[in-house]
Amino acid sequence: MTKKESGPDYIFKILMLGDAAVGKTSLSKYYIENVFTPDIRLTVGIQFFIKQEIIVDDKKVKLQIWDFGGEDRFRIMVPTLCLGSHGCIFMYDTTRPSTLNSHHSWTYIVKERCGRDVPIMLVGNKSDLKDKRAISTEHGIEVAKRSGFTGFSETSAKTGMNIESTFQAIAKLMVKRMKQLEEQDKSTNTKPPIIIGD
Ligand SMILES: Nc1nc2c(ncn2[C@@H]2O[C@H](COP(=O)(O)OP(=O)(O)O)[C@@H](O)[C@H]2O)c(=O)[nH]1
Ligand SMILES: [Mg+2]
Repeated sequence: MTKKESGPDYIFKILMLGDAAVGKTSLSKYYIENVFTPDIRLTVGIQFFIKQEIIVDDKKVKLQIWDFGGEDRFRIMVPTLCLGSHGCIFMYDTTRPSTLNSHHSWTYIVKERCGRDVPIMLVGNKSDLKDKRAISTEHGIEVAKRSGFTGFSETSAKTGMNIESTFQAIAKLMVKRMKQLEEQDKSTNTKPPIIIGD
């Protein structure tokens, strides 16, 4: 008889947010399938990607990546999507400044609906397009610090640069938060029952 594999310690829901065509689907796809598909179709509504298992601090973690189509008419869904999310990646295109400027409207909703302590990473994509770069790494980091993001990275869904490490980083932040919540839970649940009227 084969030993039964144990399931994940944590299952996390991560929301991919950001304007259309910044590379959310390409990045998610590369992370799961290790391929770049140049002629990917515009995401309508939501698409799901599952990363079966990664290891973070001795914990088995499964990731559900919710890739959200950035079109305006779907924005109304974002507050509902935030429910039950453990982390969020806000992505911009390093060649298009307007895609970074739009972060206020997205992150405001995330903080309101997911909770202020939910990790949210700022990720500048398309870093392979060096000649077209319009936002420096330094500026990205500054915006991340100023606007209350939990982390920052730059990626390329074409070359795969930094994709593993970005998801690993947000997974680590989510595990840390879960452990803190578990600790809080323990300390509030340790009071023994009181018998009244004995
Ligand atoms: N050069 C380059 N192109 C990218 C990168 N990521 C996405 N693209 C291209 O940008 C376009 C939009 O990508 P997509 O993943 O559909 O963006 P989404 O709307 O945010 O999901 C597609 O033509 C992709 O091939 C990247 O890192 N580098
Ligand atoms: Mg898409």
